[in-house]
Amino acid sequence: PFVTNILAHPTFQSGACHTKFIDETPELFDIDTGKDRATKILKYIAQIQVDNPSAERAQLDIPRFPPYENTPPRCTGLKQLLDEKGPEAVRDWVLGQKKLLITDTTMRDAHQSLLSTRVRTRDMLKGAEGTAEILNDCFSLEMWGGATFDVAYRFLHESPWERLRLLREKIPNIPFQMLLRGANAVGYTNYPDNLIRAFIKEAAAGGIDVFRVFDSLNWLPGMEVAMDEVLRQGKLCEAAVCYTGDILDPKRDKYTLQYYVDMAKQLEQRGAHLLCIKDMSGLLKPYAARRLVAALKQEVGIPIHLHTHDTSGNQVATYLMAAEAGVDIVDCAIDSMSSTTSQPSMNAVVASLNGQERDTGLDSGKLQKLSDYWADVRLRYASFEAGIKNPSTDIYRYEMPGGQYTNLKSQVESLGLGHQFEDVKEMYVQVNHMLGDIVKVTPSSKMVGDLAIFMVQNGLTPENIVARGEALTFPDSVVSYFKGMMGQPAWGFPEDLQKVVLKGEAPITCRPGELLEPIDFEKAREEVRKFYPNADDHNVISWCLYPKVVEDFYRHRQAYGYIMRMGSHVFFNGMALGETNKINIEDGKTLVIKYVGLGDLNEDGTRNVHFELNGMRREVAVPDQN
Ligand code: 3PY
Ligand code: ZN
Repeated sequence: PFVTNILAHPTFQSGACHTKFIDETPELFDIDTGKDRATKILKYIAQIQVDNPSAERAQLDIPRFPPYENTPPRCTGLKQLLDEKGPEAVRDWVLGQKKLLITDTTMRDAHQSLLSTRVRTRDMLKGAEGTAEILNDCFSLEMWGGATFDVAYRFLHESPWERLRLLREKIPNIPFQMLLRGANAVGYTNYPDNLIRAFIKEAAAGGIDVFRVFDSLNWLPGMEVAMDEVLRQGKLCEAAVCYTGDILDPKRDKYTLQYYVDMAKQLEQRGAHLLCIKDMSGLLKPYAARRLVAALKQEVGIPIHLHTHDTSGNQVATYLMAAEAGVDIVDCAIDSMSSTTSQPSMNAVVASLNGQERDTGLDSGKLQKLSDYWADVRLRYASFEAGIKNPSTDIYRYEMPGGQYTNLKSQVESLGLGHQFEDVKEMYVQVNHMLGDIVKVTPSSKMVGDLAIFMVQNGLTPENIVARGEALTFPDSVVSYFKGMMGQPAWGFPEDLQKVVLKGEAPITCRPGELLEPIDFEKAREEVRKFYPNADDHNVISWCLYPKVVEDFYRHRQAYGYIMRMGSHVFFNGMALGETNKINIEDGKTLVIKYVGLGDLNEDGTRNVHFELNGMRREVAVPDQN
């Protein structure tokens, strides 16, 4: 069956495969008999039915994005300039543009900030041909990295490497961009240098063209290795300055205009092709943007790429001011996936510059079509909506990144502290003051959130924490921060609190990567092969980043099979009584499944669930925990 799978695969048949094809196509290893495979899929659906028997079932699959279906992929875009002429040519091309360039964040930050990062590869792929066509003139698509990497494995049971490969096949013309957390890669802790390098090498080979590298404390040594490796791979190195505070507020004397200009110059000196102003919490107000961008355009020679979140509702104005001051590229999300904690609306920015000096050149009518597609997708993810319905200028006080602002509530609720959510938010502000006003972005922002929750839980205040903290074990992220494992904050640690948290352990002041043992990849491969015999380089790297998550992912696949092609309405919500669905399990093979109902509870605690599979009655039994 393995050979048959290879021979039947369209990539193989088209002759377009290279030697890595077998390694990178895990579905080839799905060599169960057809019956086994169907049983696994039925078990997956059955478990959803049993776990939540009274859930509302959506009964709707997402329609394809019809106008562009079967359009042959176009291969003439900025991606081709990068591949043919290299990153410096792209940098110079950007500097030569009069138009305001756009990065579309819909497939990464937008859903990370609105829908708990849950959008599945299948739904991205259905709109991919349309995206390639309509956004051909964009600077890039941010579609990888940040939280999407671990969430893909953890909650969507799919491989982010496969997402990259499949999107690349359908969108060959637009540069792909990822968010890389410097020495924390796509995780929440520092990793050994050789793992950071291996990850970047594979991401570059897999199709990432623009690496946005940042450090969660704006600490340059934390960005060094990642930047160096991106440059080595011949890709675009976009180094980020994380923006916090307010440069126009004279009372905020730490994060001043000079602070940002100094950091930008250092990043340019270290070889960055592009400079990102990473306004992860949406704090850069319009007039501050004009001032900051104007200063940076004076002081650095590389293009400026502005990123923000529209939590306050002010950020289309911020982009217009930045455009007037000469910003080169801005991050937007398609209309129906934009605003509030997500990026500003692309459609709004395009419409407001139409006919003006910095006209983006994008077509509003076509953007509307793409927006309609995503509006439809978004409906299937309604249960992941954070429920933020309006802009909130309160964000200027909380200084919380977009993704965290939407996630903190569920984190607090899951700990049974829902009624104290307002207290936690207030504590977040106080913790920031207590730590000396630090940059807050993953993972430092998560640490501030964890500490705020911990203080509310334990009745601690900034006044009593040093005295009462002696007897308490602080959350891991807080210990890691005070130990120096997230890097060094610009104005140091509060020493009395550091002593209490570390309980006698000495903090480090060097780059954590200098102390961490390099990964022995051969040994790691042997470990992974214990549960996944065909593990390739991608699997091994992912396992080194997240051992438990990746092991669980393979165990899930063994139990339920390859479910990436199941419609999202079924994947998340199961099926309504009497509903019939076609479920594609591989190219050319589709199961017709009808849900017939729940059956009896068995003595072993399992419950029978009835289906019709391709017209024949089938019953599977799954554990019933209710
Ligand atoms: C991430 O690190 O995931 C972010 O989006 C930070 O802004
Ligand atoms: Zn962001």
